[in-house]
Amino acid sequence: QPGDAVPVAQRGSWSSFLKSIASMSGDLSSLTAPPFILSPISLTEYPAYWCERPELFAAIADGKTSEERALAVLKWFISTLKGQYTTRNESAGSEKKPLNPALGELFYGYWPDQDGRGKTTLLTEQVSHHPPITAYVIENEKKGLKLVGHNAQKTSFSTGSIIVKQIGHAVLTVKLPAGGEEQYLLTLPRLRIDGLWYGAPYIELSEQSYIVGGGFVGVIEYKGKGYFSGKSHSFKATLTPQPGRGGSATKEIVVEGTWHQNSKFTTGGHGSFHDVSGPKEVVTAVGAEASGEMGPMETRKLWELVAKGIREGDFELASREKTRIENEMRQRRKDETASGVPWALKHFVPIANDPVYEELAKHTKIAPSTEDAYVFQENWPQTLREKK
Ligand code: CLR
Repeated sequence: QPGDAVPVAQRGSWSSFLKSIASMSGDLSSLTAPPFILSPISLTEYPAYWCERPELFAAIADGKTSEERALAVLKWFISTLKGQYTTRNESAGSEKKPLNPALGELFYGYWPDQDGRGKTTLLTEQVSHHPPITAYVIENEKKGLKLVGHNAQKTSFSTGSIIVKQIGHAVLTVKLPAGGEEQYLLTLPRLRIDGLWYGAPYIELSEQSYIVGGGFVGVIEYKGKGYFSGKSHSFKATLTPQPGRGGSATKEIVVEGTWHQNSKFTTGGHGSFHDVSGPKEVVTAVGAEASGEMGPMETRKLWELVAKGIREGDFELASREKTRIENEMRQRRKDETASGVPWALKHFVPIANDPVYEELAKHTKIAPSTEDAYVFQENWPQTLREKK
């Protein structure tokens, strides 16, 4: 039945929400949605999904050849997908609508050093409000690993589903022990949000994403139920050597499986490839003020009462606070226009054409051939750099 999973009192509001999605395209972050579908977490926290298995991130640095490293990058990447795309279903019963971050919203956190893997730190800044764009950096200094990326979404509606095209990319830099470095370009899959009719949305991935670097082009193809394996969340990843571009490998490697469970080698290797049945490690949030407190633009401080309202079912509080924040931000933008002094980003500088993207996307099917990017200013807050 339509709206089966929707609380009876919110069914009308759910169907108007669906109608408004169907009739708009681009950015649905600002559409008003019924309370049951709201998440108390802002999109600025989502980059933490990249590192909930910090040992797999750290392991990239332990690869002795470019082939070992390329496989470690692929394994880490595939192992993040379960967290990125199923966490809300697992913890809240369905996909939810995240809080729409304010311009300049910040999130800082870390995963502790353990068994010599090094401390991993995370910094996120909302670099644009309209359209929403989130920039982030994740670094394991001890292991010489740094991931810098940004993401935005373009949404459309097709035969009852929301289609989300992810815009943006990430670059992983790996410092090599012998000197020099390797860089990997990562692109992102397309999302399809199904289950809307019932009020129980969930994500399936489709099309493909790429990992290019270390002398390999990695193509990850995503399929859902009814495609090549017939199972939800299926993928097939092919690593093809790119002669003359850093690597020395000559053979192709293929792994196949389900990204939320496990996979195995089907060409160029044997046995198990990845397995995410084990526990993940949620990030520890850190305030950036000298006192260790969170500043007014840090996401958990900014949205504190909205999140409390959503968590405790006090939607009057949530909506009053949300309106207050939105009005404050609107006023801030007006003041900036009046004074001619625009909002200054804290950690990133935008560039129009990312040379690393352009170089690595060459000779691949990655489109477009160039993208903008946000360059991290290396200004980690002191509170994150302590106790390395
Ligand atoms: C953000 C970047 C992360 C991966 C990720 C996971 C879930 C996506 C989210 C991204 C962007 C916003 C998103 C969300 C799922 C639902 C939500 C597309 C890509 C939209 C805005 C809300 C739709 C509302 C329905 C739940 C009704 O690395």
